Amino acid sequence: MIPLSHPRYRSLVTRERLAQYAKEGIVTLEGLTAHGRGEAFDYLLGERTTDSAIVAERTAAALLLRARHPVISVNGNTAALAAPEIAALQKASGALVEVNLFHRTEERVRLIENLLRKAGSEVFSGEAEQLLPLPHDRAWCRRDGMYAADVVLVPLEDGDRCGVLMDMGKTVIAIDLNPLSRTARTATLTIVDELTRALPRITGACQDLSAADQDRLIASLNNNYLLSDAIREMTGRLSHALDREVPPGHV
Ligand code: PTJ
Repeated sequence: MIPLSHPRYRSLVTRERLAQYAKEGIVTLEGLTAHGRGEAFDYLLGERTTDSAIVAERTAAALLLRARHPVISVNGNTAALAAPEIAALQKASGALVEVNLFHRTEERVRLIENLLRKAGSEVFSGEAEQLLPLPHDRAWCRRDGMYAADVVLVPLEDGDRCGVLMDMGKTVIAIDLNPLSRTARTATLTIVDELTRALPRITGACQDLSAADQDRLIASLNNNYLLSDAIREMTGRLSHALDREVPPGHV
């Protein structure tokens, strides 16, 4: 029997929840495969937050606090996994929360916005336009929201939007367990950590970073180092994987 506090028990509960949200149309079938990819990378990390991820999370807080117009971009998986954590981060950082989807329908936008509102976010909605130079539905955003943002937090997304946002002069913060994804490698700052572990740490840092801490973190930001360290953590664990006991049971 897996203890209730064990990460693997939590991951089973999370799978159930995502399956339910997929039935309701909040998460897509592609989103379920995205979750599986994340689980595999999290397994390689040891389902824990590394020291370099903690630095990345504190740096993310500094960037959000210093932003003129920060926006948290939310897709189906992010809303399903972490709606309350998004609301808490919005309160601590003052960022706008805006839905941006790859598999976009008006119905999904409405469902996801409702889920976020129920969890306590003030969602920035209204007329979306195809404003980003992208050949797919992530192009749709709001002129006074993501389009005007100087800092955009992009959780759980692999693709070309990050590069486009960077080309528009924005600072992009990614949360992605895969340090090799396009988004992870293109972003200004990548947090290689699981979404529901990362968000509360960013929120906590928004509440306690001094101005001097913020300056220091932003000045020493080195994304290549953060990605390399995540890869070092994964390969280090893999090379000693057989030294450890078999983890407690699968159900
Ligand atoms: O809701 P939509 O329509 O916008 O669809 C969202 C998709 C599924 C298109 C979007 O999430 C996506 O781009 O999926 P990908 O291409 O699989 O990329 C998701 C990335 O997030 C992968 O690199 C995963 O490793 C990573 N990931 C998955 N789950 C987590 C995660 N990173 C952090 N925490 C997680 N829980």
